[in-house]
Amino acid sequence: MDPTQAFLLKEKCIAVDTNDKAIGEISKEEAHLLGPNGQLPPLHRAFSVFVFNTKNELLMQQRSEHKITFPGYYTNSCCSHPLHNCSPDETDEACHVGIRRAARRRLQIELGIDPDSIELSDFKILTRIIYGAPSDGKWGEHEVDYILFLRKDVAMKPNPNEVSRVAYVSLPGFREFQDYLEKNNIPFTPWFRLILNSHLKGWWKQIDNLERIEYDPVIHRL
Ligand code: DMA
Ligand code: MN
Repeated sequence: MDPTQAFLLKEKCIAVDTNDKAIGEISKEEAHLLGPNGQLPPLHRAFSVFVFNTKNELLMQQRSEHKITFPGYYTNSCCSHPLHNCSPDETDEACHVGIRRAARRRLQIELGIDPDSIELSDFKILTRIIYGAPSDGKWGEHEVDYILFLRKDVAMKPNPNEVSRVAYVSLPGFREFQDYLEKNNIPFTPWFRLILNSHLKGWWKQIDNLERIEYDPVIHRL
């Protein structure tokens, strides 16, 4: 196992119930290990950021081969977990500030985006989804996942331990991108596929008027 990714298994994630009520802390390792009969791991809080440039192209990332879950899969711009014991506090639920802080922290770690170039209020929080999926026989995901949009031209320097490639893709060009990945046997992560097959294109079409979309408090089971 990659030593950097192995060390990150000690991170303290936020365990939640199916209503996204925080119920304690859980290590990243424990939160991603399948049960003895392949049962999904304990539910925990997560976020998925979708970065768009001002040409309205979506930044996609291919996860590095070092990732413990879903290595080499293509996915949205940045995904991770808000943590316990972080300063500033990522468990703070007021105006979703904890999720916003975690998203800005991870955009720097994964993509090398300067946190000073992003205001917490730049993130548009759309809704939450709940889903679970195995990655291999040992690891998997089971999350309440906040969906965040960020429309901004950002300078980046992807971290090769986290990300192997990035690509900006337009909405009209998405089908061609998908065909290219299929031909090359590169899968999408399960959460990205679920969001793509449900809400993504509807939101993407409204990207110039994001302020008009209201936060949807329903937790969508995908
Ligand atoms: C976890 O992503 C979050 C979602 C929405 C799947 P991840 O495996 O990329 O987390 P991390 O980057 O912290 O390893
Ligand atoms: Mn997770």
